[in-house]
Amino acid sequence: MTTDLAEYLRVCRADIDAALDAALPASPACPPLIAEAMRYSLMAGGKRFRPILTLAAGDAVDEATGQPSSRASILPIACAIELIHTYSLVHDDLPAMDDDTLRRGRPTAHVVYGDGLAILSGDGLLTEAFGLLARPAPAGAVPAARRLRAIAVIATAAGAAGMVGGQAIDIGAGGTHAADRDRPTPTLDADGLRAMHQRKTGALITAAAVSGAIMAGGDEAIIDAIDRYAGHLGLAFQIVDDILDVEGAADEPAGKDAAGGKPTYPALFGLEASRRQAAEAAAHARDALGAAHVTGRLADIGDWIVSRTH
Ligand code: GRG
Repeated sequence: MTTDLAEYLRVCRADIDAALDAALPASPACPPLIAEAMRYSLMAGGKRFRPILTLAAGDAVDEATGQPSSRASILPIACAIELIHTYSLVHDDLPAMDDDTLRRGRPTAHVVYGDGLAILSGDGLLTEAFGLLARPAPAGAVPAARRLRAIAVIATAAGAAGMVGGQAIDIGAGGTHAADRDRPTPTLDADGLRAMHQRKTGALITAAAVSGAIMAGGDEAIIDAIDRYAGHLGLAFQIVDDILDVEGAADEPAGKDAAGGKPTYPALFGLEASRRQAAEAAAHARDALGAAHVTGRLADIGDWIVSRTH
């Protein structure tokens, strides 16, 4: 990673972390225990990849339009995306789903707070996200129609047509608890695997980028280019995630997917072909930007995602 990109990511993360810290509900507005549980998972680190994508898409639109920075009005949208992402991780880690005990290098929320509070903390994070989306940013300059469009994009991506639907396919295809139901477990072929990931992880990644472009006032051509870019990027992200599960990510044990009999890219195609597919997806992402003359950090973010180690 170039020093330049590293510095860009560092500044984005600092902005996002400060805004998340300010956005979290606290006692006495809410009971201290739920505030603590929500903060525990949200402020445990994480790459902040999705909210960085939102900010970078906004920056790309700013460069294209020559407008002054739209960051203050886009930060709440970026934070909402990270709140939704964190809720999905908290719920995914529950014993009723993936039953994970470690996340972001720490014991998972249900290990620390119990299943009930972990479920509630996820519910709280999701609900807070839509509160954040609905409230005008302090900068206040973004027309309501733009914000409503971004909210609709994010809701569709997070809901049954997107992330929730993808998780349902995953459970049905051999995820936890599929086996204890009295029906056969379908296995996924390559197309089925891609379709599941497109919903489960790709949809929110795409919404992160597209909502940033919408909020910054991009025209339809740039929104469309960023949409196509993010579709390829989401695929690259997922393939790399599967590869890291085989090779061992910097912060997680290796082999959990294979041990759980989960369909993955390395299981279907092998490691070499999976690496090639990830690089191809990142190249397609870059091409989608190039074809529409979109400048800024988005292309470099694609390279970061493919070369990451966690
Ligand atoms: C519970 C509705 C519901 C959905 C869960 C996304 C998801 C759906 C579950 C996560 C399961 C998982 C580990 C999928 C692999 C891809 C992924 C989302 C990894 C975690 O995202 P990162 O790497 O995590 O961006 P950090 O911690 O860096 O934010």
